[in-house]
Amino acid sequence: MDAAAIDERFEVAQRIMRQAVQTALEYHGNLGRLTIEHKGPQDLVSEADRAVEDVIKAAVLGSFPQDGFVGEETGSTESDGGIWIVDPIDGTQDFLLGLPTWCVSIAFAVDGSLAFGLITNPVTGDVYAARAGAGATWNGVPIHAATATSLADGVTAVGHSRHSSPADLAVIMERLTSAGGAIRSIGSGALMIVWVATGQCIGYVEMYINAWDCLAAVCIVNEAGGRTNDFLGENGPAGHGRIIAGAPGVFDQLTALLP
Ligand code: LIP
Repeated sequence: MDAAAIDERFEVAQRIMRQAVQTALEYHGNLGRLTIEHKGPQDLVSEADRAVEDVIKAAVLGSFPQDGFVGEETGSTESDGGIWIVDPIDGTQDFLLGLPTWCVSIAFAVDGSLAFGLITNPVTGDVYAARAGAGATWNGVPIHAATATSLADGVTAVGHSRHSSPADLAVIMERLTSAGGAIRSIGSGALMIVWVATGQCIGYVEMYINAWDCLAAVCIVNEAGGRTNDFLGENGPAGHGRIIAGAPGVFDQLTALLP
């Protein structure tokens, strides 16, 4: 796929994102009326997640029927060309609690590389975007990862879900606090990873995260001059695995936090 075809998709993704955000906000304003299902302990899905994914999927495949699509709620369709990787609502639990810490995440990959990433927090209106090779922006302004050289230099966000063990989380917390680090955590891995791109956090680690939760943010971090593990290469567009994202000066220290 040539650069012009990717640019076209990046443009369309921004339009689709605006539609998705509008749909998500309509549901967020009527939480009492939502039907909620449990996918597992502490793992929720609501009609809002499905409706937002339907909006995105219909628009993507309506414009680019030959593209592949991986969505958290509707599974995946493969393609030899590019593939869209979408989380309609990352931070579903926070969304359902009425918290402002959730987002819509759209990534696009071609030939095993991330081509762009787009994340919007509908509540705050913050838009984070990156096109491979063209840098990363927050509300249109270029962003850069922090210049930290020690975990004691800033705040590290830590993700955890029912898929990773309490013992592993305890090891990470112990190592991080022993190194003088400060810890933050919310329900959206995508937002916490993107805070590495803005320099607000110096790192993010999680033992188990899904590709749709993190790939847009991974693209944004790398374009902001941060470092991540090669999540797409290690796990594919529909897989799961550990994620490490950080300011370049602390990336190795972040990696050493994980058991
Ligand atoms: C969530 C992630 C979170 C991770 C959870 C879950 P969801 O996404 O953002 O970081 O720990 O396992 O995947 O389910 O809210 O889209």
